[in-house]
Amino acid sequence: VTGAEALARTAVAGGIDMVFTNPGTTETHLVAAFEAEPGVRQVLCLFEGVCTGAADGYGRIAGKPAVALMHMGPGLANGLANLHNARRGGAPLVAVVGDHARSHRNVDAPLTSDIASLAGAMSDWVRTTGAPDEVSRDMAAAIAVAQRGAVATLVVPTDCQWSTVDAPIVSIPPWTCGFYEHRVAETAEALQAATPSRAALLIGGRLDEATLRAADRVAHAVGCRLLVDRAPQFQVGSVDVPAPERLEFPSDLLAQQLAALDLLVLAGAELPKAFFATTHSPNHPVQPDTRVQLLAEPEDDVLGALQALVEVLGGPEPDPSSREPVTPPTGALTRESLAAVVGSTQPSGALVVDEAITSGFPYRRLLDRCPPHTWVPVTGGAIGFGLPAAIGVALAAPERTVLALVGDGSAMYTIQALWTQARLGLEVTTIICSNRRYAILAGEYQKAGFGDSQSSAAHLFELQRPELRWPELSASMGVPGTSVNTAEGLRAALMRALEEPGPHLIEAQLVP
Ligand SMILES: Cc1ncc(C[n+]2csc(CCOP(=O)(O)OP(=O)(O)O)c2C)c(N)n1
Ligand SMILES: [Mg+2]
Repeated sequence: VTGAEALARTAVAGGIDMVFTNPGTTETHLVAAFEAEPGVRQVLCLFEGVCTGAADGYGRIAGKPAVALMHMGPGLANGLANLHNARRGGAPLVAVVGDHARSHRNVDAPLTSDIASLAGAMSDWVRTTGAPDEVSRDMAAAIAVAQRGAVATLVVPTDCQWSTVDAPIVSIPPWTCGFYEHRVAETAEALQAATPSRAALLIGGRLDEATLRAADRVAHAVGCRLLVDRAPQFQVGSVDVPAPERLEFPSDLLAQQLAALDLLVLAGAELPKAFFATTHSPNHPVQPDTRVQLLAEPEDDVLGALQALVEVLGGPEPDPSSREPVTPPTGALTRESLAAVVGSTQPSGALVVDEAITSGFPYRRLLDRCPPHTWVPVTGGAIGFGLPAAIGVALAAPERTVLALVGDGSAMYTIQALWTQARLGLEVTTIICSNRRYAILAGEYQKAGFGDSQSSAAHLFELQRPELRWPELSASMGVPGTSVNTAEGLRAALMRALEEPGPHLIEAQLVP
């Protein structure tokens, strides 16, 4: 076999079945090798940020890595922002990047660059294959790293792809994780000793129903608060699934939220930190005298650790409680009515990708009153995630409907993801939250003391001149699009989109 074939076979042996790619000349052999593997699907994305965002979404929902296959330094550079999101969220992802043949490196040909340096900034692990016989071993190592919830980038020179290799294919078994018993015992002791109202359990990562219920039982057993990460990999929600208090986004509110804690237990979540520095709030919102107790790290078996903790703490199963479902509103389309329309119309089992930025605030408060769904937020703060991620989550769960709530500014970063959605006929409905501006930045600008939206820099935060014509933009890439400006209109358009097969786009024109 060639090195490229060895890489593709190693991928299959390691459980990989999806490749999101925008290839170039140095990936030709890899593309051919993946295509020859019946168990692998290659998906063409028209920008590398779509490849990496789709691979992030796929990895979160499939629970195993996809490959993002990109062209040399420039291709990887285009994909970095969403690679960053994947890394910050702990999503499993293998990036494969072709490079010049080893003999061609010193030629300093036009596409030559320091790929490993670029990759290092936004990967947990980087390797450049040194010889054809090392391709399979290196790919297996990349998969092993990625499976734990990490971004692994492998750079493969073309001569390592086209040369014949003798080394055997290395097979990586699926990752099985565990947890530390001693941390369970320490956590139980700490929780039992703490004043309940001054203790909290913070959860994050992959928040399926079992994990939320186990965490809720712990909180009930000792009477402590239950907190959840601002942006977990995903979080299941419905009227009867526990809905923990979410960490605040504004740095000052976050500090207030965590101020009165003697004990903070971490289960699959990182230590909370301020999103941005401000002049008046701490960078580290957890007080220095708060005891931080680690129950399980994100790559551990968080559910197993929580269940073990429930065993130790005992206590009855919390009474089943159910909240009022959202009801559909009428009238003007505000971000509140948008939230209520979506929350009352989304089908049971939907995957909801959330890059709605400021337009999503009310919807995020309604998640615990929506039909059963999985919420998939941006994890690393880099926009351009939503439309690509919708491709990945749709391919990871083809039987489920995908809704993508995306800010108009964010959508323009990776709008060409629509073309891939159309080509694959994915069941994705994108709702563009059209406030015709970068609302969050206009707000930050004002908060920083540079005046209101009438000030000189206002043109940098508005998207009206010229106006973005979403239905036309969408139709040009094969996705039927429509614009609505009332709550009733949005509900009708959403119901139509959900009935018809294939992807749709709805521009929700919000009142100014
Ligand atoms: C890759 C990247 N570039 C720039 C930013 C800065 N940024 C944060 S939000 C935002 C605008 C978001 O606009 P939109 O999606 O319309 O949401 P809105 O603020 O209107 O709610 C920008 C440019 C970022 N977070 N990531
Ligand atoms: Mg906007």
